[in-house]
Amino acid sequence: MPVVQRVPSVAGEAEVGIVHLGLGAFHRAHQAVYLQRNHNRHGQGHWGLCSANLRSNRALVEQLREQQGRYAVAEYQDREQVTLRDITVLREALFVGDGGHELEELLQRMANPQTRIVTLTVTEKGYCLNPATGQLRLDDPAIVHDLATPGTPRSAPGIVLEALRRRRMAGIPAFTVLCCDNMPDNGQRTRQAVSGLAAAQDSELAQWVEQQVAFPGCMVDRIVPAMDAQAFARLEQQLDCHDRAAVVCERFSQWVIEDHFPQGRPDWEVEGVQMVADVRPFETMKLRLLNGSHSLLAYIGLLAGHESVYEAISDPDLLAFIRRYMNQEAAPTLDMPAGIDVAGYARDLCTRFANDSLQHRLRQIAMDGSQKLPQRWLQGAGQLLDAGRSIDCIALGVAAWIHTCTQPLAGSAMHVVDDPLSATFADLAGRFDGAQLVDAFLDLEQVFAAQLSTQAAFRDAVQGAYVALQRTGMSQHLKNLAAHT
Ligand code: CS2
Repeated sequence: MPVVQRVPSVAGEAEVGIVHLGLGAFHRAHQAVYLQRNHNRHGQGHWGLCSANLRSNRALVEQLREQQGRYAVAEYQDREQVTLRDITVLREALFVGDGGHELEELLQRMANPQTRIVTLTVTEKGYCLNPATGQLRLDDPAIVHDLATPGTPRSAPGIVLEALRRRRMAGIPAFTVLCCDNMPDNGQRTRQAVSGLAAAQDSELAQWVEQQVAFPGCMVDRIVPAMDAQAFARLEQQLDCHDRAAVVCERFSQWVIEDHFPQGRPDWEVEGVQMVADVRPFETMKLRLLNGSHSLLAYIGLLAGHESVYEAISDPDLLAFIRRYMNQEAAPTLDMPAGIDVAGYARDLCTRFANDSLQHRLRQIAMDGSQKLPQRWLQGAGQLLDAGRSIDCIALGVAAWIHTCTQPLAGSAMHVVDDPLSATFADLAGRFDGAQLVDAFLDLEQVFAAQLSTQAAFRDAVQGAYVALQRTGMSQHLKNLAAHT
C-alpha cells in the first residue's frame, strides 16, 4: 500500500475569474491544481473556475455538480508515494453540448466583467484548423454552423468569439485567451482560429479582436490518463477514495506561460509556473520529445502487442528504439530552452513513462493522429531531411500509424483509432493496399505538408518501413533494428 500524503483545501471560496472550455481529466489535474494551490496560499481570491464541457461527458458535469464541484486528485510519484489533493476552486460546471440555457449561461459568464481569462483544453481538433497549415477550416461543420448562427455557437472558436462580441458591445475589455492544448505556437494558432472566424463574420469585430485580445502561448505537461473502472477501483482499494469525479496522474507537473495578461492573472509563479517571454522552445521540446515519443509508443507499441505506456517502455527493444528516436531524430532538431539539457530531459521522460502506477492506454494516445502527427513528428522530419539526416524512426512511426488506421488489431473487432479523418481512412483502405495505400495516405494534405510529401526521400523511407513491417511483424522488426544498432 502506498504512503498517502493528504492536502486539504482551505475553507474560503474563490470567486469565478477564469472560464475554462474542456472539463476533461487533464484540466482537473493540471490547471485546477495550480489554482487550488494558489487559493490555499491566499485563502481567498477571484481566480475560481467556471468550466464547461462542450460536447462529451455530461455525466461528469452532473457528478461534479452533485459534489458542488469538489473532487480529489491523486498524484502518484510511484507505487509507494501518493499525494491526494482536495480541489474546491471549480465553482461552476456546465455542459453545453445541447445548446440551450447552459450555453447561454456559459456565454454570460464569459461576458461578465469579472471573467479575466478564458482557458481551453478542447484537444487539437477542437480549434477546427487544418493541422498541416494552421489555417481555420471554413468547411468544418461546426464552423459552418457558427457562421450561420453566431449567437448560438457550437465550436470553441465560435464560443470565444461570441463572448468577445458581447463584451465589445457592452464596452467591457476583452478577456485574455490561453490555449492549453499540445499545439505548436498554440497562442498564435488559437488567435488564427478566433480571428479567422471573426474575419468571415464581421470585419469590425475582426479588427477589434486583432487589436484587443491577447493570446499568450503556453506549454503544459502532466501525464493524466483517462479514468476508467480499474482506476476508480484502485483509488477505492488503495486510498479509500470513493470520489466518482476523482483523477489520477503523475506527480510531475510543468507549466510555462508567456506573460501577457492585460486583464491580470493569478500570481502563478509562486506555484512554480515559469512565466516567460517566448514559450516556443519549451513547446517544441515537449511536443517532439514527450508527445513524439508517446505517439511512437502508441502506434508501434500497439502493433507489438502492448496496451499501456508502461508495458511498451518496459519492452527493451522498444525502449532502445525510443532512445534512438529521442537522440537521433528529435534532439538534433531542437533549439533547447536555456538551462535544460536534452539528454537529461530525455532520460527523465523514460522514467516518467515507466511509472507503473498509471494505466496510460496506448489507444488513448493513438486517437486523433491526423491532428497530432504534424507537430510531433513531421515538422522535425522536414528539418532532418534538409540537414541530410536519417528519419528511420519517424518513418516507422508513420508506417505503423497507417497500419493501425487501416487494419483491425488482433483481438479487436473495430479499428482502434478514433480520428476526425476515420471515414477517409476507411475509404482509402477499401480502395488501395500496399504501396498504393501508403501513397494515398501521404497525399492527405491535412496531415502532410506539401514540402514534405513531395520529397522522394520521405516517401521512400515510409514505403520501406511499411514493407518491412508487413513482412516481419512489429516485434521482430524492432528486434532486427535493435540488433543493427
Ligand atoms: C499524450 C498527451 O494523449 C496524448 O496524445 O501524448 O496527452 C500527454 O500525456 C500530455 O501531453 C503530457 O503532458
